Amino acid sequence: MFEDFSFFPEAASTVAGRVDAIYLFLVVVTIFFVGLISAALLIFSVRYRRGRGHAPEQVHGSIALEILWSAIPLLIVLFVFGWSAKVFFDVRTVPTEGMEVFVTGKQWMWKLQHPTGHREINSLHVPKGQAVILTMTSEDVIHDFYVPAFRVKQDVVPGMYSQLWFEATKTGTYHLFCAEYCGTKHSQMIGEIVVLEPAAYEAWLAGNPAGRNPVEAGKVLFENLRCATCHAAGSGQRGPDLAGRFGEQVRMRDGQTVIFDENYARQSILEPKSHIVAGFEELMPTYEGQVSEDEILQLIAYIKSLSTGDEEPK
Ligand code: HEC
Ligand SMILES: [Cu+2]
Repeated sequence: MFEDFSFFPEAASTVAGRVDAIYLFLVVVTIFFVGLISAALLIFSVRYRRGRGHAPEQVHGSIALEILWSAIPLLIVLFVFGWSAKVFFDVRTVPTEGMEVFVTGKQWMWKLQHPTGHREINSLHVPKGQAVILTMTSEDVIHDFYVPAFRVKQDVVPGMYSQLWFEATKTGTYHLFCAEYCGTKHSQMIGEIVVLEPAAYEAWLAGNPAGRNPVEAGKVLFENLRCATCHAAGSGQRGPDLAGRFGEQVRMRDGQTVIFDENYARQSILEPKSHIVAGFEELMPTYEGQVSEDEILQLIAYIKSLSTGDEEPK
């Protein structure tokens, strides 16, 4: 009956063991003190019972005792704080290299785009032993991408991008949950992460139809939406040259500087008036309502590729 019982969900990512170790430590410390206090309670109530017990001696405060039982919990708590902060930062710091997957949540499904152009709904195939970086947004309300076996969880918020990464260490199929109540069918907003050996992943890619990859799709959009009329390479254009800009600082007309990242690019496309680049006019029209979240991600993938050299600027 209990053969499948386990205190922890399956551990299938590089960080899972480290997260579990903290939990285990907390459980052990808690059990230890519960035991200690219960034992003291029992012993004292028998030893100092009324009647034939030892007569208790009255104690009116003890500085040494006060310091001791403040210092010990403080040290334990500080130790747990330092330890979990280290793990937290490692879990939250997205590596620079990895397979980039775009995630769009909506009531009530997960849409995923691979860098190869493969698209999936409510399932994501990934290779074992490789960092997978998710750039996520929502088309409607707040959702939350949660994979218990990887010990990772991140809110997916409309109007901005949040990132999450993991590296799977074991092949298998793992649950994907939405962990933020998002409406009537929230409980059905579930899916699976399928971890495959790298060769099996390649075979999976080969065996499934791929659309345009996000960079190519973004390039086509860039032409069709006429972005290129203002943002073609070379100086003297109406808009800034976008090549080689991703990750750099941008100087605004009001003197502010902003990092050219996914969120900045997104805002430039939807609310161009919110930031005006130094040396340029307020010419750019908003594309609000004309492009879907998936398309904005593709435009950004294309703009990004102009900086990483994945594709030569035109
Ligand atoms: C009518 C000309 C025009 C069109 C069309 C246009 N833009 Fe722009 N864009 C500009 C100008 C001018 C700026 C600089 C002023 C500003 O920040 O609004 C700019 C700024 C930007 C920035 C910020 C660049 C930086 O240097 O920091 C991005 C990103 C951007 N545009 C992307 C796009 C995309 C994607 C499209 C097509 C969907 C597009 N633009 C269409 C004129 C245009
Ligand atoms: Cu949801």
